[in-house]
Amino acid sequence: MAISALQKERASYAPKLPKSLQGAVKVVNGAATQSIADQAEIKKLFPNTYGMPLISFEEGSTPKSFPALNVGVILSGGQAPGGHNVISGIFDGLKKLNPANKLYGFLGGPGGLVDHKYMELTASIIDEYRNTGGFDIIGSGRTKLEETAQYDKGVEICNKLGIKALVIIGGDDSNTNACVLAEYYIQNKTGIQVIGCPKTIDGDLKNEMIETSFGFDTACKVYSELIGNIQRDANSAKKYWHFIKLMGRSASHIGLECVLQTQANICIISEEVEQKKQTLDEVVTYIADIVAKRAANGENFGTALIPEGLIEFIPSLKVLISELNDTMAHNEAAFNALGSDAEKFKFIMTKLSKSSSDIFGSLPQNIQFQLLADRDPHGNVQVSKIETEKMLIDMVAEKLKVWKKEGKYNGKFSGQNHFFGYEGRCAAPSNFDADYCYSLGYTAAILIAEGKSGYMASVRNCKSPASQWIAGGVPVTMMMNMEKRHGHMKPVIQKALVTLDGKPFKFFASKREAWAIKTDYIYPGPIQYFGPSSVCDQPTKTLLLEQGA
Ligand code: FBP
Repeated sequence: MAISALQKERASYAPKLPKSLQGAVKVVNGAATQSIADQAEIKKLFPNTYGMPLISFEEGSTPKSFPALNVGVILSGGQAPGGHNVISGIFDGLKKLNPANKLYGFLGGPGGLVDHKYMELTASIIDEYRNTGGFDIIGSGRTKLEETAQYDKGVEICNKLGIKALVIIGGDDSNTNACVLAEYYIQNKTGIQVIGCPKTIDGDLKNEMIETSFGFDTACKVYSELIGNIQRDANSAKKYWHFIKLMGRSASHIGLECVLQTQANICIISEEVEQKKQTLDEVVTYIADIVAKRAANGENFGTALIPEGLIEFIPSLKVLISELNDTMAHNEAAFNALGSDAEKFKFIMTKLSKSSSDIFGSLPQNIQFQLLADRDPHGNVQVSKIETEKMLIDMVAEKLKVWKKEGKYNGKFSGQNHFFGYEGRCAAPSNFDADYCYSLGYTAAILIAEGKSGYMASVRNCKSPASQWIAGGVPVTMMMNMEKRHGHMKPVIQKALVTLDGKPFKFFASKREAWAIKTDYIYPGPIQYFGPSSVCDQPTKTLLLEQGA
């Protein structure tokens, strides 16, 4: 396989491990835990995995010996930089514990476990993928492990391969399901342990014990580089407003981190829009107002960051989308039998409430059709396919026309649209993600050797150098609460949205007026893999602000 010069050099990068993982490891059991809410219900649903203690690793003096065991690993959901390093961390951790240990990868995500598609991950395969981006070593998928029949298929293949533990690398939903699986496997005395690892570029799987999900660091650095480049172009040509939609299915962490890194003129935070119950027109007016103020200073250019999930946070559009989802689900056959988008639009309009049909009718036609497009496997709109950034450009342009007629605006507005998402999901992991992921994988291997199940690998104190990171395990039930999902109350890991009283948002809020009007851009440049630690090993601004560094 041909590889780039960078890949070649990067293959020999030795990820940094916390001190506690560098030699013999001592396992320290902490206090018993409880779920963040709904303790009685969650305890009842997870009789075996509820209340387990926090675990931390310390430097030990005597290496322990462990019997050989086989482990299976699964990548679940969207790609995130560093997945290959989690797997190499598991592999190296297992081999250090006992060279006879074996690692199997299930292919194409959780579906591989159910369909019995797998491969053994040998040293030569692992070496090809060290410090590379992507999930292509075994592939990923979005099949949900939710049915006992799927769990039983898992037992079949684990028994066949002698697998005693599974590591599920995924986001909040995949880790919730990993915990359900752990509980089921204990209840049914299968002897199979399940450990989770926190993955998602969206950054919304985090809490007191999980400081960040892997991939967020690299993805935000890639997007910030691109935003910085665009800002320099905008400031050179002085003729375009760039509207940049940034991934993040629901939370706006990516947008927030990118504005902190680049000081873009505008960054909409969905969580704020929802809390202030803003209408689409209010969002448009906010943007147009900044465009007009900059124009008054002779600056007919700028950058606006738009979170991918915005439309689902504008209360009236949220109601509309939920009505659309329900109508399309309940009339699936009739809806799918309709030929053209125009027919589908007409059909839907007859089913919506008055307020939703008014809003739907007022949206640009391309957005109407995008809102009627295929749902994801859970019946939700695929927000990455809704061109919110284009819609906002059109709506801002319309508003400015009106303001021009009224004499309130006298500038030129020319919009360029961008969507950054897939560009960052498979980037070569930054040093932070390479180290963090490798440490997570290594931690998972030790948790397995110690016989733990229903835990998520955790690496904390990430604002400090890697040698001072604290590795261990957190019971997944500790992160859970009960939420309504598809009409039923379910135990789920609480999703971490941007909190408006959190330090990263507050810092942004204190600066945004100045950043909007002044041209005070930061150009972060590309991720650096070699060079001074102050450049190469910096975590995200979000993490530093949150951890009070
Ligand atoms: P995960 O939550 O599975 O990590 O995926 C996140 C994400 O990248 C979102 O930001 C985006 O909305 C979605 O995946 C896109 O999904 P797909 O890869 O199926 O197009």
